[in-house]
Amino acid sequence: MSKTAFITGIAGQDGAYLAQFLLGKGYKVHGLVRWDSASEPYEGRSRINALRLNSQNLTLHMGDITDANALTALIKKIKPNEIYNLAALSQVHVSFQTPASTLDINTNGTLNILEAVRILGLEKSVRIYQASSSEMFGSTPPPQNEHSSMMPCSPYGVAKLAAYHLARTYREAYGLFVSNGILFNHESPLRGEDFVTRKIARAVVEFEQGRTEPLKLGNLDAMRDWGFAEDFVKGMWLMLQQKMADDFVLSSGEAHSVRTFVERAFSYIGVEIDWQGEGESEQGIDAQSGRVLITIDAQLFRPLEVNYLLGDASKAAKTLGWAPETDFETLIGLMINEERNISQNGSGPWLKAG
Ligand code: F7E
Repeated sequence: MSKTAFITGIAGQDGAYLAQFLLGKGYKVHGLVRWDSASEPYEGRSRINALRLNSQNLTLHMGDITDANALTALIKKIKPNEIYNLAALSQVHVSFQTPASTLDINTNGTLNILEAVRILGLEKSVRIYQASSSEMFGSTPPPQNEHSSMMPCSPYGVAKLAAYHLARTYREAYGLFVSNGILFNHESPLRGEDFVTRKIARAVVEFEQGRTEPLKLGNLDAMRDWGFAEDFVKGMWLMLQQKMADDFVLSSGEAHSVRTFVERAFSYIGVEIDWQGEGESEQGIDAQSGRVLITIDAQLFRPLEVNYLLGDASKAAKTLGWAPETDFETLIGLMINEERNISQNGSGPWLKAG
């Protein structure tokens, strides 16, 4: 009999890739999508559409992770074998502007899932994946693994850390099968346009096509461990196929600065960046033409920054047999190529059919 999965946040980058992965494994997939009055219902379908996930095994439900009663009723109706809690306010910088709703969505939303499963008495029949984040490590020095201390530096990180502890508590107190995936940054052409990698990839292609206005960026020296989202969703699934629930770091194991990402992305289109000036006056110049391509916008700095994330995913490698398959250079290349396709045709050929 085929398994049933329920994905909150199915309209996001990870939700869309996970849905594609699970449909490929023969799952019936149910997804939670928020109402958006500003656009067609299920506006978030755009990523689902990009992946051409129009399988009859896919059902979308309108709802919201913060609506506990409706969520409980939905879980009762769907009777999932696996729940993937990916719904979140995921932009760290936005969480400084909307701290209360960040806690409501990222912490209370998680609590709503855990409570629903407990209240419905589904402890023994449902497995839960909780999307935890490397942002929980915050200022803890690299490399970070499951034993590193957690010192979050944003309302987002605090909210995710509280949700992580709720998951652990429900696992120990009530015997729920709930695993935390502590994922380091993971990117793709489906990444939202306000995350730095997608913002850079898009700008590089625009420059290739004649853009003249410089790209504004914030902190160029933050170090991040960037992997490919499609590799990471397989790790989420593997966590729920184990005998015991547990917590796992998933990461690429390589850290690069935002500056390096910029340099490699431009070098992909044959442009060498020459950095001139310092601090807010620093500029990235096209070494050949002298044209200004990058400027610094102080507004894009965060009130508090996570300086250095570098994951150690050796536990996931040993226990789950998981390893990232896409390296940094390949990731940049595929994001730029897809951006070219998107600018020409609206989407690209490498996005597989579901
Ligand atoms: O920033 C710097 C910025 O917004 C990366 C989320 O998925 O990963 C993600 O969080 C770095 C930061 O991602 C700009 O200051 C410079 O140091 O792409 P980001 P993030 O904050 O690391 C973790 C693991 C999550 O869980 C989150 O949900 O880039 N940066 N200039 C910039 N960042 C942005 N967004 N825009 C800039 O112009």
